[in-house]
Amino acid sequence: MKLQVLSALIASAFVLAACGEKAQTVPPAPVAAAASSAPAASAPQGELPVIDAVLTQAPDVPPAIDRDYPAKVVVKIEVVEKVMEMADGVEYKYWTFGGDVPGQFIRVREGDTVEVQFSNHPSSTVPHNIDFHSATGPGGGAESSFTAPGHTSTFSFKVLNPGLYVYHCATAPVGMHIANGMYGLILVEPKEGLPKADKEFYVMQGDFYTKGAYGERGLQPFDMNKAIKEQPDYVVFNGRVGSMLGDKALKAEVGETVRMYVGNGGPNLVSSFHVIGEIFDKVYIEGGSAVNENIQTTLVPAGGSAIVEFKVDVPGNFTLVDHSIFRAFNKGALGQLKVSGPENKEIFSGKLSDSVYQPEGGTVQTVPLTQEEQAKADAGAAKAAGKDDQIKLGKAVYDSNCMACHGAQGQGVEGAFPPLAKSDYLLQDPKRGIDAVLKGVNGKITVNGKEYNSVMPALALDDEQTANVLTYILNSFGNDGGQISPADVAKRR
Ligand code: HEC
Ligand SMILES: [Cu+2]
Repeated sequence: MKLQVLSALIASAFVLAACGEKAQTVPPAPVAAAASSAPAASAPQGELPVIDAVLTQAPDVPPAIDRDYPAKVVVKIEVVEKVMEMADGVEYKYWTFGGDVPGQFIRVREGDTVEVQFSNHPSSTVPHNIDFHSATGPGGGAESSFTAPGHTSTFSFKVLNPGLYVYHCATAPVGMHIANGMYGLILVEPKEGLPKADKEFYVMQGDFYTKGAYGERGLQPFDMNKAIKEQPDYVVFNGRVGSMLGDKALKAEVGETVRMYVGNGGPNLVSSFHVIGEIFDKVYIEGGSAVNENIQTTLVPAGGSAIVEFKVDVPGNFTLVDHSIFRAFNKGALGQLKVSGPENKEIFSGKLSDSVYQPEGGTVQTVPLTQEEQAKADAGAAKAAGKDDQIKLGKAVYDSNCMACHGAQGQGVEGAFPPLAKSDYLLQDPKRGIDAVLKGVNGKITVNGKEYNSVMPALALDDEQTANVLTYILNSFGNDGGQISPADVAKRR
């Protein structure tokens, strides 16, 4: 519902004349929201005790609420546009709530009234506002908080529903403000509070779109086209690559209960949040009241959240990832939880032994040999006596290593596996066959006038086997002969 209000707001922004006391502060496009006509009149909650919110930057979380009565909680937010590091040597001009990405964590109690004092720093280049997903009212406050550079707006809302909620900027172009880092989390504790956790952390994912590719150095401008295509260069936790790695890793002790307040600012991607080596004992699904148990990976929608809890039973490094795994290892969505304390070998043994593993073709012997057998074994596998012998032995190699893809008659599968029967590619230069088996084949190749652009894996065959299978192929499937020797293979290995 809020979204509809928001888009209506954006759509009408260009025809609506701003009115009310903010009229003179509202600059022209690209501004979206119109000023509220209602003056910040008499708030009805005059008798509530007034408390200044404790705000924290990620990964810290404000202390649990110890009140059992509602209050008016004053939240002061300052928007600052500033250049910070996205990765080593890579800079980006972030738009921030409170000077960091994500914005500060806000913690209130169900039934509280949140008074937001929203300031936009005079150095800002554009107006900003804030949409609280925890608010019930038009735009989640977007309209009421719309603020030009060098101004402060105040509005309040009552938190009716407990849960973990995203807040974000909703000034047009909304996607761009979010892509620049304008999001954060507000936790509305249920009246009865949350169960105690030993450690609490604030983790928020976001995707970023830069002119340069991942890791390209220098100050990187925002790339609108990549954002529209939803092809981020960076997918990160807490605003930058490495925000929770090395010295900055999260820390806990064996036996502690860890709770993570996980948000996803987006603007585009849904997160498959996972902690490698842990199982979430509890997940407050989508940050709401329903609790699921024993979860490996939980979805965190763009503009949504989840609360995950787990007890840490053994020491070690536990890695936080978006399990859409290229994002983790190639775009930055990696964090670390370092757990210290005594080992528990029953729960996790660690490596107990390391022995050589040799799949097919190895020399693993399980049955003791007689002298005669041993002598035979030492002499190695039977060597082909001549070309006919090679063809015979080669067929066996073919049937168990090549046939699955290239077919019993070497006919291949059009569009997927090229033929070995009368293959001009192979027959023009049979040494290509050696390379194919030893190194694999990938990239575009043309066989008998048809293009193939697929991958053949390298196969673990020895020189004998390779020579034999290729000799078999050259003398089968209607091909007109030829011979490859183990020495030919050895030369190209
Ligand atoms: C997993 C499937 C697979 C297996 C198994 C496989 N190949 Fe291939 N092979 C391919 C694919 C796919 C290509 C084409 C690669 C490309 O498009 O770049 C290819 C290409 C080739 C080529 C060059 C193209 C042609 O048709 O002349 C030769 C030669 C070849 N394979 C031989 C072999 C031999 C010999 C074996 C067994 C020892 C084997 N392949 C096993 C998938 C396979
Ligand atoms: Cu903004």
